[in-house]
Amino acid sequence: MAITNRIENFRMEVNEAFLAKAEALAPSLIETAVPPAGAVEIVPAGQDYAAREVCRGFSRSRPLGRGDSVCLDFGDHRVGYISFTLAPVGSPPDAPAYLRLKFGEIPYEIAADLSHYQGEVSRSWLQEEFIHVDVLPAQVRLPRRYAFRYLEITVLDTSPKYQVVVGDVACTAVTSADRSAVPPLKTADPELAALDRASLKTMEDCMQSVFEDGPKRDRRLWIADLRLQALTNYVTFRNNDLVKRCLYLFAALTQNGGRVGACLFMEPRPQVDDTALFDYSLFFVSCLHDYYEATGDKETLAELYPTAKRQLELALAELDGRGIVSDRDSWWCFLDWGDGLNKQAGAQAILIYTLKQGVKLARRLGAEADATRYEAEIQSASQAALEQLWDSGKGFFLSGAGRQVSWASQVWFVLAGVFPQEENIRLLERLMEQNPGVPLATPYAYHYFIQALMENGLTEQAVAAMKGYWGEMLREGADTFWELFDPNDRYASPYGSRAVNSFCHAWSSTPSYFIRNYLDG
Ligand code: RAM
Repeated sequence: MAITNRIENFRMEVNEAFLAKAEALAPSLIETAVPPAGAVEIVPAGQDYAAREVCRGFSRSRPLGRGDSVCLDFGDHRVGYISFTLAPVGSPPDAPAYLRLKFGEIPYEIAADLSHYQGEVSRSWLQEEFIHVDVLPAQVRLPRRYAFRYLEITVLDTSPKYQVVVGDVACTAVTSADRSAVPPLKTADPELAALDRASLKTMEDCMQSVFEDGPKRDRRLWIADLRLQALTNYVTFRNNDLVKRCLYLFAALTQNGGRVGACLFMEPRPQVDDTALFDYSLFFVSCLHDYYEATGDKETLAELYPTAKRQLELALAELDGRGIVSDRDSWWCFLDWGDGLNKQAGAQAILIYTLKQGVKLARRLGAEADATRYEAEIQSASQAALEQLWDSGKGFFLSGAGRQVSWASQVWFVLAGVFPQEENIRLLERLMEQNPGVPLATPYAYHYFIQALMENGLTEQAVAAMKGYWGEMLREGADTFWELFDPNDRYASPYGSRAVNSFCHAWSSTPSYFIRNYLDG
């Protein structure tokens, strides 16, 4: 699937007052110096790779010449800046030192031969540098921020007359997350505690000047990712001002006609991307709804409600003559990365789901006319879904012209609540028993599956699914949770190459949200 979806005649609309509010809420970053925990060797392990300890602690390397390398382990996932010293041994250096530096969130990225990369997203995301150091001894500071646990330094060449010693390797880790704000966990269940720990680390490393999706790639503010980060934040780091900042940014920088874009860039200045996704625009309503529920901040609600209202209007304009969201050929709605996943049914359900949140927001503000209108729209969109998309014979919602069954469609219709609870429970049970159609692909989509189970009282199944899916990543050696995880295929990637997958991706950090909201009583 080509991941380009530019809106035509794209124009950014700027609300300067909102932008100023967002900028005033910019967090300061906390810096921590992290030395390497030791040196490792990356070795094959089954179909994958693992790090085997060579030594604990690391002060300097042995003299390294052409082809020699050292691989450092920073003990956990880190986001930050790297510096080290390079000292020559032997004759006076008669040629530059030429180094290759590889950063890996997981061992595979160190082991992979990246020169053959053929993925669909830019190879510039690969964390591999080739540098010349002309004058030795040298203090090397890399200007880029990296996301990694492992750093491999390879000497591509010095000269036959001298070698180099690598020393004083330091990482300055950065985050805007304050660990001391996280309430202690009560559970005695070690599996839940381990899931919570990795979720917190994932959140922490993605909390920078905004809630980034992943600190390796794409390093930006995507609104559906923000929604899950914000939900997790309310029960962990509790930096509600960071959520507020992101809400104001999305409202300040819209696309043609007031549409909230799918993602924002922060540099060189805040800017909305020209990608529009149906579900992502609607998640502005969800983000505002959740923010208000968590904070009771009515002033922000009042100021940002018109932006939320606009997203619902734009989405309602996409209904076809049957009252169903029009399907398209392009990448128009996200839902999940499932291969061939049709988005129409999921989009319809998300429209109903966010209209329901719109009713609540409108009522909080006394906007009764809006609330009544949304209620009528919920009624007709649900009716249309039951008539056009529900297949009572199969017992599933069907999506698109190909009448596709997918997990994502069922999950979203359960969350949209078009059926009473008993029917929802039967639908979820049927889904789990029959395992039909397109499966869920990402922890993002799994989140909503777990949410659907939790909301319908299927707590045991929810915990089992969470421990099964996220727990399996931990058993695979994850320090932080991954953007995409297919328990049956470690090399799965929506981008045609695992090397460019993100292995610290905030939309995967919701085990903490579930544990702390539903299981830690
Ligand atoms: C990818 C990223 C991001 C997500 C988008 C739709 O580029 O993983 O997190 O929101 O897809």
